[in-house]
Amino acid sequence: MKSLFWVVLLGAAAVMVRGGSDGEISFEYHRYEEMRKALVSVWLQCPTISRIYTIGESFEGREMLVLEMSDNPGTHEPGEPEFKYIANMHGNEAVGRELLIYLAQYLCNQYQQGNDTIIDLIHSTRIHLMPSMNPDGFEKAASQPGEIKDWFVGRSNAQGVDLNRNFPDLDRIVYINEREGGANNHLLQNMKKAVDENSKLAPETKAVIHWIMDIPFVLSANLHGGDVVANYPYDETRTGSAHEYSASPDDVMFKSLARSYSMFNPVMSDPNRPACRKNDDDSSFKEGITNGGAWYSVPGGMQDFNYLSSNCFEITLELSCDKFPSEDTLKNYWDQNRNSLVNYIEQVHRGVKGFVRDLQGNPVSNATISVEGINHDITTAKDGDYWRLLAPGNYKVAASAPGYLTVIKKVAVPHSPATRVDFELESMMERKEEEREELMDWWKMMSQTLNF
Ligand code: GEM
Ligand code: ZN
Repeated sequence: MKSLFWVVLLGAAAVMVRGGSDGEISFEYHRYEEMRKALVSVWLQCPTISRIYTIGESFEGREMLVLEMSDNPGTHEPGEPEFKYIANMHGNEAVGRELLIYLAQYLCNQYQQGNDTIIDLIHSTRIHLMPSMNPDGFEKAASQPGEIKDWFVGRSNAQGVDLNRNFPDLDRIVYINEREGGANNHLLQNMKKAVDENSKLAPETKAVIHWIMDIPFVLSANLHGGDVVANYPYDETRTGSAHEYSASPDDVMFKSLARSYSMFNPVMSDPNRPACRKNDDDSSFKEGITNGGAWYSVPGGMQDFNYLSSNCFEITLELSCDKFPSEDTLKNYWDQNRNSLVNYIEQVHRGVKGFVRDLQGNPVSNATISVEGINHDITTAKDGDYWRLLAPGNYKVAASAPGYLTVIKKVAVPHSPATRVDFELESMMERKEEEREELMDWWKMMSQTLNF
């Protein structure tokens, strides 16, 4: 009995030591089982700052794995923003998938080696990395023989659904609401049941929709391949035309977010970079960024769905001209993207953040945070905490909730870090009670003065 105990313990220790000495990243492709093992070894190497979980299963039953990195894995800490990277939603776009595996290994290694930037980032942010949203498509693409892969094989899920056309088309709704009045965000509210019952939604899409609804994500990027650019909302044009600049209410901030990625990627930001293919129209690309609609209209995409259904701002990163490049180029892609990947996570600490509470100090969840001049509202999370990404400037920010009096504050926002602004909301009941008491006091005073 005793010896078995030691065998188990030594076995576990050997795994830990091997994890620790495997500090170097190996720049290889990871098939499904290899990806799972790579994520598990990050977890074994950095168990206090990581966790593995799954958000559901693909059509063929593969797990949709997420590696979380945080100083408190598994819990939302009040006031700490949540960030996600999703890659490989097109199964044949392999670079992003590998970069997220390397990023997990890098964050764990750097944390252990005492890199202050990475330690601060992990202590102040809950980071979720999903290397593959379409594990079935990847297996199909990767199992083609030879180095050169077909441009389309494995793009869709195993049912033949293009996951980046499969999300509820909330752009159409918001474009109507812009004209006729109506909500400017959280457009899926009260439609959760309809999502679950909708047979057109792929299992991968449903799992991601639930994930977006359940966690108060603030910022995200969706990693693709086939071109080199940082693409920002809206993806779908207002008029339905094939190419048309389609600004969202947060156009200024989205440009800044996209630029924060492209500027650290020497290939993406190179003004003289030739188009990926001779006949490509990349005339909308400037400084390595593009508006989605200006490039080409995409209805039912994941990026705009994030923005219009939740508090999460998402951009789409195109990382390589080749969708499935040869293995010996993977280290190059890591070198080109490493600083961008880290810098983009840091953007989650911009704008205005804080808590909304009542006069007794209780959190007010689901309160609305609105910014004058920007027609896109954010809501508070369970603990009354909120994050409102904003470009530098002076703003009027309002917090409101049913049954409470609205509070408006003037805020100066620098580039970073986020300005802390808390709101205390007085309930209308309390205000009425106060007014009644004031009136009674007045009557008492009058009657004493007039002596009746
Ligand atoms: C794209 S998504 C990125 C571009 N978005 C717009 N609006 N042009 C897609 O899904 O077609 C490209 C890709 O597959 O990587
Ligand atoms: Zn893609």
